[in-house]
Amino acid sequence: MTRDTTATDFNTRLSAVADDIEAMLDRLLGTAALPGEITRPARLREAMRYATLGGGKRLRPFLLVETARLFGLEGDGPLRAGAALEMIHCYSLVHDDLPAMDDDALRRGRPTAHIAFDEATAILAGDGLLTYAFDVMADTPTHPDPLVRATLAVGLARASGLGGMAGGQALDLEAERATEPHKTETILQLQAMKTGALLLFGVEAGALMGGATDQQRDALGRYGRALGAAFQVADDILDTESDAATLGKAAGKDAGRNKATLVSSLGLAAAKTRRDALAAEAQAALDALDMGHKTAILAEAARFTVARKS
Ligand code: GRG
Repeated sequence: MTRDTTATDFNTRLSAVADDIEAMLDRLLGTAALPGEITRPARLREAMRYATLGGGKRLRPFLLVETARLFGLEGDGPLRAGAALEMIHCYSLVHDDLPAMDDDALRRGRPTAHIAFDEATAILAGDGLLTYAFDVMADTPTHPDPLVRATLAVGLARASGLGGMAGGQALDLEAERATEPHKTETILQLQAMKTGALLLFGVEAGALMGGATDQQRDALGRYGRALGAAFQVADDILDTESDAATLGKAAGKDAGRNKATLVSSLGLAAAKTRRDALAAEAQAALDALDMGHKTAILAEAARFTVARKS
């Protein structure tokens, strides 16, 4: 196992990528209309900026940027793709927080978008971010090869739509209304869709943009799937063990809402065992890549995912 990247190196790098993503989002959400746009209404643009800027760990773009960097690709291309992925994530948070869904007042330590603005503006900000993500992903500066850009756009759609995040959210809401105990298999599938798919896409997109071989893409896919699953079980554990001040969002909501979580299905101790086994699986997938110290930052990302406090 390669362990020459420390947690401090990782945090420095995570924060550097977060700054670059923040700057890219700021640039993409500027006032000037793009060719084909007519004008950018101020209040909607402000709500889209509120939802995306000034918060968040930026873990999904980090995975994309660092996986591309593994293959020597840096610069605006991966940052644009990472910003597009973060737009999808932020739209999902805005819509998830709405009264019709989780009805939350706190996100990233601040009032949720529908409280800071109003419900209609929050819905439209989510819609605007969802569509703009595909604009950014498919536009020329993201990658010189049009086939890569088209594959990225299709991959993002599959990860975030009916058979991905949105589908997972629908299953999650259905599970809340279930009268029978949730089956572990059902929870695993729901979580792979709702949360895992976007994290996995970050890794897959970086590998595609960087020109990884099929074998490398397989190993990275295994890594991304394990990391995505570990992220969600860690989230389930944080909901039971942490508090709103640390999380920057409401805590302890899962139990009261009959949420389908691995803590409710397996119990806390077994959920922790599963989380740690998934982190080990992510490490094993990286070891199989056999790229030496180059994958140390991704290994640290998996450790961070399970050890995070928010
Ligand atoms: C509304 C289509 C639609 C989907 C919503 C992502 C999601 C699906 C719901 C969010 C609810 C939630 C808290 C899920 C748990 C996992 C998760 C996505 C946590 C938030 O992600 P982080 O920790 O957040 O990466 P930051 O703020 O750091 O970006």
